[in-house]
Amino acid sequence: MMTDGKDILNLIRHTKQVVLVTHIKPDGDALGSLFGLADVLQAMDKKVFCFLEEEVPQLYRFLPGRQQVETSFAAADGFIRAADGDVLTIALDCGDVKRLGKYGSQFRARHPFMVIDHHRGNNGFGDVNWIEPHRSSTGEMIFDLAETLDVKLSEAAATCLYTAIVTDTGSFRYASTSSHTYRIAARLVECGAQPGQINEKLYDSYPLKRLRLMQQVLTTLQMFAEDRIGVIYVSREMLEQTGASLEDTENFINLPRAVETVQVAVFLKEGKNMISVSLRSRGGCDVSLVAARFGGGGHALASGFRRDGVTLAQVRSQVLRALITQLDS
Ligand SMILES: [Mn+2]
Repeated sequence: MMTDGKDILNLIRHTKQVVLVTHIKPDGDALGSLFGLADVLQAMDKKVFCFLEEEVPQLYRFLPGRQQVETSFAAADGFIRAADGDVLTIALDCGDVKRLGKYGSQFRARHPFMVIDHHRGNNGFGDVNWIEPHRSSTGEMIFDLAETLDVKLSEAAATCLYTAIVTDTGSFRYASTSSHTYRIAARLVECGAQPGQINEKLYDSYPLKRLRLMQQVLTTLQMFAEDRIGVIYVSREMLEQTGASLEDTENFINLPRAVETVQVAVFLKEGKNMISVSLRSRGGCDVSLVAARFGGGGHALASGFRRDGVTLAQVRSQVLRALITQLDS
């Protein structure tokens, strides 16, 4: 699974053009790693193409470097062709080629293709792979990469990587937060990252419609299996009523997860002809195994999947059955 570190460094050092991609529904770690690494590579005089299938979510628009995002696959393809073979594609924070989105297999068909990630289920889908499941975040790995490449981090890169780490560690609360994570955070602050400002953008700058939506979503709370499973959902109707979007539901799942008896929190989101399901575990249950049964993926503590052509009630009873089996196994 793990390629020799020297191969990774050589490939990065000796390639002039780099395409960066990440997972769909990008979170703080995906975007922070993407823009942070882009900045590092640009400091090495490389041309970088940052591809996202969708626009940067509102919550992360404060990140420096997000202006360079391109959402056109044709533009990415043009960049790759113009590079005339001197181009490296790097997938960041993505545990599975399917999670790269609708152009994932086309990006994957380019060589060399590098994977930098910390998802435990990652089977090493790159030509070269740097996968460390014990890491708190991909952002943490990008910091170490910059250090090994001897690139001094700019304030912009430090802001992006700090955001990656603070979001993926739940503000330094999860068990994946190591002493190394804290040391990196300290170094990022020395490089100009401002924790107060970043945290205010991430956690204290919500639009009112988000609170209105939360108000409705919380009324859907149901408890199962002796209060070990907490389930909430958001319907299309709630989104229409509040004017909010699915983007505004970020972190809602932490509300049922924080109940003392809860071992697994479930958040069902009703989309157009599909239901997406997020699962969060407190540690007693590997929810990635449950997500995998439904064709999804993720970590032991955080995973998810999507189902087409089913109702919310159908998915809920299916996932509950699978979770209760998993909890009692
Ligand atoms: Mn991550």
